[in-house]
Amino acid sequence: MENIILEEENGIAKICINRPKALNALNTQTLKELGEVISEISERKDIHAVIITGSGQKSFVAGADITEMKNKTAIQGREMAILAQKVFSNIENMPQVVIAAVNGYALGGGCELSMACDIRLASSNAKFGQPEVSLGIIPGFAGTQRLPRLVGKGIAKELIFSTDKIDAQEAYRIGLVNKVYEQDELMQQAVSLAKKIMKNGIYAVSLAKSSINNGLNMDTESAYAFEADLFGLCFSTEDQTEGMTAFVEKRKSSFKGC
Ligand code: DAK
Repeated sequence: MENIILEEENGIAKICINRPKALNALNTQTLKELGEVISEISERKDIHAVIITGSGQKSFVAGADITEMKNKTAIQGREMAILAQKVFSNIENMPQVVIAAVNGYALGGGCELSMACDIRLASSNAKFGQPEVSLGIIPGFAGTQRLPRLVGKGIAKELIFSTDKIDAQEAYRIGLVNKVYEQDELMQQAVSLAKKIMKNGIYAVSLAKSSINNGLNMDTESAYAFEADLFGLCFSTEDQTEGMTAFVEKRKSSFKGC
């Protein structure tokens, strides 16, 4: 791959967007490669958590590649949107937990990429923003949908309409990021969170993710029914037997992820 570095370690896949010359901006090639890596990892039973980050110390992803996008026709714009929507939805719906380690600028499509992840950890130098309307477009990788769901309608509208860039502390205050760390600690903290999550029944974590993601798109009654179905499904797993038996036997559980 030209623009993606994939590393694997103890059941954790680290995906690094690697176009430092353009502050890791997403061009079509990078989106395609990201899509391929995501599809491959989604199928892997030996990978239980994914961390997405950007290369270097300045930028997570500085948005879609403006130089490439500038001369697109309407049809090409539509093709790019279809590709990106598919990649971002696939990230959101991966069976594994996905952590964004936001190590610098997360602007436009970069902020949207982080929002497609389950959890966002940011370095103290990170900057978030949706500058699209300053370019004469609107956020098109579901930023108008995911941002208000994370921070509320009023703050999302202010950020999108004003194009203000906010720092990591402000992103933390409004609930856009879960935690803020110094840059040199960020990856280690992301790995440590992934490991903490992986100590639990990983199949249950995956079902909880599905229940949250899908339930939020349903009416309340349907969401409760969906949760009840997934709750029931847990009782078909060895992890449920092990987790409850370990509690009763006053010992630590030893999950197998099945
Ligand atoms: N695209 C292409 N190149 C970029 C880039 C980007 N988004 N961001 C930075 N670069 C390049 C710069 O052009 C520069 O390249 P050279 O001139 O060295 O060749 C290099 O990265 C370093 O950038 P700067 O020299 O500008 O660095 P500074 O530290 O001065 O500034 C900055 C950093 C991040 C504040 C600045 O680079 C900046 O404002 N970048 C643009 C940020 C931005 O507006 N991002 C949002 C892009 S719009 C779609 C759906 C969604 C989208 C698109 C399509 N469809 C439905 C089809 C999404 C749109 C967006 O994300």
